[in-house]
Amino acid sequence: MRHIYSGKVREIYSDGADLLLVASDRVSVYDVVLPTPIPDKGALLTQLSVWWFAELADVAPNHLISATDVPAELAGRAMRCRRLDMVPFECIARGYLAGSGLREYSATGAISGVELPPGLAEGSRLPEPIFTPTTKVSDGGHDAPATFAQVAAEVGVETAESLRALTLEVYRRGAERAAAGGIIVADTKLEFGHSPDGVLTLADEVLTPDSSRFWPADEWQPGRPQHAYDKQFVRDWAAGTGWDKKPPAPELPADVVTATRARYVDAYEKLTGTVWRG
Ligand code: Q0Z
Repeated sequence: MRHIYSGKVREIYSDGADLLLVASDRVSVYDVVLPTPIPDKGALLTQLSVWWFAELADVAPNHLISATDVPAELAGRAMRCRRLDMVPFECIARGYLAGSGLREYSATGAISGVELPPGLAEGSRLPEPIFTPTTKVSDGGHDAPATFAQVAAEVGVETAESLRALTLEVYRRGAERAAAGGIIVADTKLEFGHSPDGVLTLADEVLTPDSSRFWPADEWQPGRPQHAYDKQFVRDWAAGTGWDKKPPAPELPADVVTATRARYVDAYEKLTGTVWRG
């Protein structure tokens, strides 16, 4: 096993021809990783992705080889995956207005070249889900919006059309399932790659709270920032401390850790319809 990449809360290792994607218990807020882990977060998000890969197998082939054939010390929080030739865009589907999409809409009336009607507010539901890809910026910078034409120019129009169709179908299926459990999926970020035989393949993690915006449906109210399903207790606590949102972040109190872990468990159980048994 060779360590090849560290993200804020995840790692990638290579193992022969395969990759191991490993999720940690680390949590970030305002782009800063907290010193206090959330027990089981890495396993909860890994098992949620594993569940989604099976659930979405009829939509797109995926990179998962095994979530059990992994080193014992990573059990539960690692996925053995096929190494793909990655598409150099993040494939984002949005059903609601938030984050960078809201900022771009406010400035231009469009997101990644997709025109939207006037008068939408923060948190508004969009008339229909839209495909808003971004370019990947490797050196820690923020991703930049890309138009469909820019994606097509880089990967070809046929692949670009497939990326858009697959991204929107994954979003529709995810949002529908989540809605039944009282969770709004505001948006989600997917990554795709080509297998050695040229098949467009769903990669990375899928429809987790780290790759998507999950909102409690019963608290949704357009016109203000929405409550995050997973991290709202962390955000509320952070606001109360007077922390300036710059590293290093303070340690989380035990009650915030417990409440946050419970939200990850709750999201897992509501989405999969199964009980979490860590
Ligand atoms: C995914 C990422 C993570 C940090 C590369 N099957 C694949 N083949 C080739 N490359 C990737 C994959 Cl999934 C790949 N990322 C995103 C994942 C930590 C960044 F666990 N980067």
